[in-house]
Amino acid sequence: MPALTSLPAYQALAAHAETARHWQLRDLFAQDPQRFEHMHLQAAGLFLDYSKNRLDAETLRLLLALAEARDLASWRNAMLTGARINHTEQRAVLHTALRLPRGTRLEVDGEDVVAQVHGVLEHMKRFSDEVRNGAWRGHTDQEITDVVNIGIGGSDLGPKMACLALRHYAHPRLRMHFVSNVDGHDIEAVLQQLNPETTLFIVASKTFTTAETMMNAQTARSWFIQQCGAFADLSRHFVAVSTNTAAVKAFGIDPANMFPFWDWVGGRYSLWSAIGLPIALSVGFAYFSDLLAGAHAMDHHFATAPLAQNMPVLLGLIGFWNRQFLGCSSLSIAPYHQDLNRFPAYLQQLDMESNGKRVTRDGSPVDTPTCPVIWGECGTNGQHAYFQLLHQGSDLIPIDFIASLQPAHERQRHHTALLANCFAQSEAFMKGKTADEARAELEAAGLDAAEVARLLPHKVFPGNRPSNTILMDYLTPPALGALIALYEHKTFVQGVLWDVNSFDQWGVELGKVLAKAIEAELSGDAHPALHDSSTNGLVQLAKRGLP
Ligand code: G6Q
Repeated sequence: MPALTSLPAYQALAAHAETARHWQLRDLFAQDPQRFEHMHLQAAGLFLDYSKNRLDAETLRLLLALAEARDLASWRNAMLTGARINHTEQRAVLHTALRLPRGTRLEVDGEDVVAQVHGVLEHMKRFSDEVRNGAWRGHTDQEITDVVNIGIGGSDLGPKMACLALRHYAHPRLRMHFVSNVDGHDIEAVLQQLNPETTLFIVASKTFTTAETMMNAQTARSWFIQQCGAFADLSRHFVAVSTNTAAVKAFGIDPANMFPFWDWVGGRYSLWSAIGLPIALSVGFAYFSDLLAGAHAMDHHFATAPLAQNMPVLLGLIGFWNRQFLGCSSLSIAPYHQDLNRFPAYLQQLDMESNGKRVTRDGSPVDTPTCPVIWGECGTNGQHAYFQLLHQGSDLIPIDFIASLQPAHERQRHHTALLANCFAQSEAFMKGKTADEARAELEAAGLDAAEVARLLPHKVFPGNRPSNTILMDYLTPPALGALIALYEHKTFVQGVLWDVNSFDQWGVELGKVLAKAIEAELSGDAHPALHDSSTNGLVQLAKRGLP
């Protein structure tokens, strides 16, 4: 694949950017009073307003031409039909198959994966129904009250984010807990709240070898046996989600209580698989199916809508424009919905683990910056913290605002205030406040000329900050499904433009082996190795304490 910057389509964009980067959003809105009408899109129950971005119809035309030069439609079709596009691991990338309706067919290596998927969904349905209706009981014949998911990374972030987002649909008897960190404070804080006789542990690990998860699972198992006595009783209290049957068995979990998935499901794309079992337990299988259906509706849109009216494609192209040509090195995610509190953390993994890459698919260096840093926090809280930097700091940071038009509560005053803040912020980021406007305000407040001059520079807001606003009616399971799938496909689109493999994660694999040597040194099982002086010093401090 030719280097990105060598493509005529890229060069045309770079030439266009020479003038476009000086445009002011205020002017763009003044020039086209219908800008909002021209720059919004609706799909799968989501509404995207992208009019507050520093681009025009020509910019979009050029971006779409680049997408075509990069063969985006063919890559998309290759992913959706099970080609092994994760070439460094020789794997297909088929999270979209996890949400295909029953009865559709998709063959990988001669096997219909949709039938396999629905086989596991059936098992998830049976099991979640039984736990929820009280038929599944602990070894002392009591109903389950607490579910603890033990997993990390992709085996934690998705289910945790979705259970919180859908907490209004949750079963009233089931408290959901998530333990991920190897830090014992994490599991300790959860165990303290539990009665072993009414607790169900889900050990969620694709490989079933991840050190943190295995240590937490062993701790949970010892805790359970200590309290309840018998190994045999584990079968009512421990289930596994994994691709590794042998390791699950060796751990002591009955394979009948194992929910499998497949190597073509990447960790950060796995909440739709059995990794979503905590979601099905919490909200029930019917709502879990609705979540899948919402994602499938977005998949269908992504697969069939023309690129110019394709929401994930546009979101990807706009982000690419901001990153490549406006120099934005980060993207802030601002959900104006408290239940989407974990969504920025979820997107951090999705986007940064997928496109945090510096070589192209053939191993040559990418000749432009790649994935921006993704971060964020719920509005309005963020407004009282870091929004200052977004408004008046020296970096240009685009923002994705996400909100539901209707709340899941009846405190309408709160919701009106929330939405007012969301829209007011995007307006302020776009317009800023000119020196003339700031001066007029200061003079109207009765300040004398010297005071006005002194304060004026501090009261000016440059504005011209790009943002997207994504709206839904209510934060329902299908809306959440569509929202997650939107960002999955946006990530894919950008990976194609940069020509990186969005589906491997060698940096994560490195972390899985790095700590082993030092752990052995710390626990005294190995002689201290000769590290650098800082690492040696820290190891000594951990063994002997602070001087
Ligand atoms: C996700 C990553 C990573 C993975 C965790 C847990 O795409 O590969 O976050 O999900 O390292 O791995 P296991 O599920 O194998 O324990």
